[in-house]
Amino acid sequence: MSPIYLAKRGIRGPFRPGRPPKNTLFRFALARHLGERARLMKTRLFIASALVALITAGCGQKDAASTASAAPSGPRTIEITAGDTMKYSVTAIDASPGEEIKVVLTNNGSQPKEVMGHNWVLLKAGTDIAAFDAAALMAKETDYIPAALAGQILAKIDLLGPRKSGEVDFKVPTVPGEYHFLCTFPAHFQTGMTGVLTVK
Ligand SMILES: [Cu+2]
Repeated sequence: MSPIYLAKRGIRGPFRPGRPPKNTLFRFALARHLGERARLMKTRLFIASALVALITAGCGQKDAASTASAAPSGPRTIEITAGDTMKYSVTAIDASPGEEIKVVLTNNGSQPKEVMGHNWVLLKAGTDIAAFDAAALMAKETDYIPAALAGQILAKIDLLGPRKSGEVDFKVPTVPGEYHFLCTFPAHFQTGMTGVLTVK
């Protein structure tokens, strides 16, 4: 359209009055588009913040859990099992001088106590373990704990039958060294049912 034609029709400028000029329509479209984009961005931002909040909450819980498990809560527990194969599941325990320890022994075997009982006896440093075991063999009435040598015992869990558990809380010696433990049921020590608690 020539400017002369437009001037004849009383139209000023490139657009007819009373109707939004083309570029205004474009602006509306652009504004609407931008509005939608902004709404979309807002939604995305909301989802992102929600995700961040969730992740942060998850981390927070994990931190709380690890803090709880790290908090001191009584003696350190050492779980030992023994069954019909006459072996302790744990034969080496490392400990700090004077540390509080709880040993839990579980007999997960199936044979009767009279045939396959298990106990856990921790001896003082320097005790003759073979001599102690020999004396225990003669002490059936006291579940193979020789009364005469009771002074050589640091801690003990009494004889257990199948599917029975016993435990003992004790303070590890303050003197670094090796402290032997054994099962005093006849022949079990000789079969290898023994281990060492090392204080260092
Ligand atoms: Cu045993």
